Amino acid sequence: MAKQLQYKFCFGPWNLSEGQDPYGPTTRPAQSFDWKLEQLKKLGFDAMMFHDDDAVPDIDGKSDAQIRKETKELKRKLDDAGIIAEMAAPRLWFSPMTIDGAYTSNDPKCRRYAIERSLRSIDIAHYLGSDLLVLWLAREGTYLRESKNGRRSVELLVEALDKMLAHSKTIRLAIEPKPNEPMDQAYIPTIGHALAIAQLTRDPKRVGCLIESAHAILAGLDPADEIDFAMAFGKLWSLHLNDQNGLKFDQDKPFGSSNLRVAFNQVRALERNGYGRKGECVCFDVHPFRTTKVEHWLAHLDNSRRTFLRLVEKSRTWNESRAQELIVDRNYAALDQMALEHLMGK
Ligand code: XUL
Ligand code: MN
Repeated sequence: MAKQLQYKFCFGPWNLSEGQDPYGPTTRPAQSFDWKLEQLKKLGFDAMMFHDDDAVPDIDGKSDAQIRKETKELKRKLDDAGIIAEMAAPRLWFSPMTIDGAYTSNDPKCRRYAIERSLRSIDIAHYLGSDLLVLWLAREGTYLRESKNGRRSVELLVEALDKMLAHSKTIRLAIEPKPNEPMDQAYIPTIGHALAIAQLTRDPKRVGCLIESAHAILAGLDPADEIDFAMAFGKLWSLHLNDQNGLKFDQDKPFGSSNLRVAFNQVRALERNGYGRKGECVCFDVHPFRTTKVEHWLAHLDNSRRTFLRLVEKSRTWNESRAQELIVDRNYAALDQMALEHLMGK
């Protein structure tokens, strides 16, 4: 059944980025949202993911009525293009109100702002026809541990999640863990943390997760194991495939670019668990290299999907019975070589 599965592919407007990094300005001119949507369509992707302010620019200055109007216009545009809105996500790391964190800020006014903005994002998700709110908890952590009380922070996170669950009976919250960057230490660094905190909320079955390959690697984990773990709970509701070369800044490289074997094992984990059967999308949270020229601006997305599909083929042609023989014989040296030769091909 999983073998017949056709995957649905997705990316966000931020994945057509302009090349700025902390040390230098953009290297490609800004493009409009309409241009990005056109490129997504041209590439044959199925869905787009949205931060709240990707959907409604300058959201903080706008009324609920205005947000509703703009989001409905966007939904019409997506419908006309035949593109699904996969999720909405509150961007809780830009505003002056989230300097010290959002839900775990030490300032109650800032915490209120973060929750209100999250509730607005839930409305946006619903207007866009999605029941998924993605929470990358960017600044929920510390630069120095003495600045916050870790136990209290867990309680504040649960309080915020509970308010979101109470705001909508149908919204599902997908926590996207990341162990560091921008913070030194984040409170929800792994899938285990995300699924554990779900249990403390008023409706654990509506709190799940999103795995990003690079974030798992930054936590020193194998993203394939994170996938298996989340899917054992039936809680992998979205996915940001990309790649990462070791423990350094978040690189968002094309899928498989640094470690093809780690990518292969992620695809195997998705295949064996039937990811996508309930309509989940394969999203690529990849960025063009800063050096990328305008004429090659879409390559990282197209390449990530090409690699993914080749690895689906590799996964479906993996000689499982031969692998089982080697496993029974505890001949892991041969199993290791079998994996390498399978990936290298004839
Ligand atoms: C940050 C990251 C974000 C989220 C969406 O590292 O991955 O793009 O995926 O908010
Ligand atoms: Mn991501």
